[in-house]
Amino acid sequence: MALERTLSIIKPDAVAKNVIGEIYSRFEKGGLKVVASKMKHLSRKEAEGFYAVHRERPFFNALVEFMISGPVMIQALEGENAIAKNRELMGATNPKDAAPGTIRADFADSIDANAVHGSDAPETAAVEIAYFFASTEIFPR
Ligand code: IDP
Repeated sequence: MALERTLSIIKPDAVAKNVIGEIYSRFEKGGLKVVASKMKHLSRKEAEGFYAVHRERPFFNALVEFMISGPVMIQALEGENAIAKNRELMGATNPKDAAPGTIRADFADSIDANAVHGSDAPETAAVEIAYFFASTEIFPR
């Protein structure tokens, strides 16, 4: 077991549905601590930079438009195997494939509007956390 951090984003659809607290509760019940948090309305440049790895994908423009359509809630989560644990809590990218009881099964409407983001590996987690948080904004305990 490894103590890890991961970057989580509650996307505009879930913020609009007023389920920030429900999703935070799942993180906490799943053994993850919120160690940094901020609400933000991403600029186009920020969203494009965040999803730069998907730049060549056909859904890139739609993804950026969606991510800037309203405010998001951004958090760093810490816990044992936090990266895999968060992805387990999130469920599959397409909510149609997401296991019952996962965040996406319960709150996502489509593969585009799929409620949450979570880092997929330690390297991307470190880059993504640093994209949004200075070290002075992270509070491990
Ligand atoms: P993940 O968020 O589960 O890690 P990724 O493959 O990294 O999934 O894709 C990033 C985001 O891009 C997804 O969460 C989803 O919002 C969007 N996305 C991925 N694949 C598609 C697609 O085939 N059509 C539309 N949007 C997609």
